[in-house]
Amino acid sequence: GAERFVAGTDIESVTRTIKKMNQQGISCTVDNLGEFVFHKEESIQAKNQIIAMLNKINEENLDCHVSVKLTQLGLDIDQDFCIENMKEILDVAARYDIFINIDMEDYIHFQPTIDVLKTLLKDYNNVGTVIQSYLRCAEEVTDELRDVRLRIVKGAYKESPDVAFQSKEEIDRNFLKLAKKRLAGPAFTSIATHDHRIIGELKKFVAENGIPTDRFEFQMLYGFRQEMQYDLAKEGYRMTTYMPFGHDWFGYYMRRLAERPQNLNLIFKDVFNRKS
Ligand code: FMN
Repeated sequence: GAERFVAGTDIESVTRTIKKMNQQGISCTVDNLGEFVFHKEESIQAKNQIIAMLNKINEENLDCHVSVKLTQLGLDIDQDFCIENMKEILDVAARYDIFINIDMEDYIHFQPTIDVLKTLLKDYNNVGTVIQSYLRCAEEVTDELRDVRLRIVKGAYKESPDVAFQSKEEIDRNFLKLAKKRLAGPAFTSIATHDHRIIGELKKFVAENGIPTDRFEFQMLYGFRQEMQYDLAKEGYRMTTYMPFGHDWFGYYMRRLAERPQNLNLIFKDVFNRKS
């Protein structure tokens, strides 16, 4: 039944971990990871669990926002249904002043995701999305969404050379170009990478250009380069940890983390590329 998905031990245990991170000066973004969704009922359960998490964030006064995936909320089933689910989530989040990030999935879902976001932006300002620097169209979309809060990532899916850069060099160069453009622009930016070369260059860029540290944050996956996360927070940068939860995902994640660090690559696959 639906109870299984809502406010179970999973939310309790992820809450304890968020509190620990908050005590270290690190903010969190939680991602409700469910199964692949084929039926409306499953999307409704996912939506309910996200709302339960929002209630928890508010009750416990956690420094935490929420990341969602639109395919989990019914994007492949019916776009209007997906928008309705998002509106319910955004209504609750807006009441608590919590930001909702729409994660970017594979290229098939790119335009539908942007379309849903633009619809939502007519009524909400507590929503944003992710730009993947491997996409050839990334700069155009970044310009279009100049006033919207965005996360910059490299991109986690295998995409065709028609739509995506394939070489690390091009992807990294585009990442830096987009991140710098955002940092010089008006809206808040999340720089989500574990790449210390990119982080180092952007630290230099913000220092040289006098960009205030409240205009951006670094984001990394929970358990990944933990020392660098603490160090960045101690140096006075905003640091946010990305944490999966939901449907026993948290337990699964923690077990994999405990087993061996190499599993982090598998975790990445699970979080961002569940179909492979
Ligand atoms: N990849 C995506 O394709 N879509 C996302 O929404 C997305 N969100 C991410 C959020 C965080 C906090 C991090 C750390 C990564 C995210 N990624 C996402 C994965 C990156 O695209 C990339 O595969 C991963 O970070 C490995 O590259 P790195 O060496 O730059 O860290």
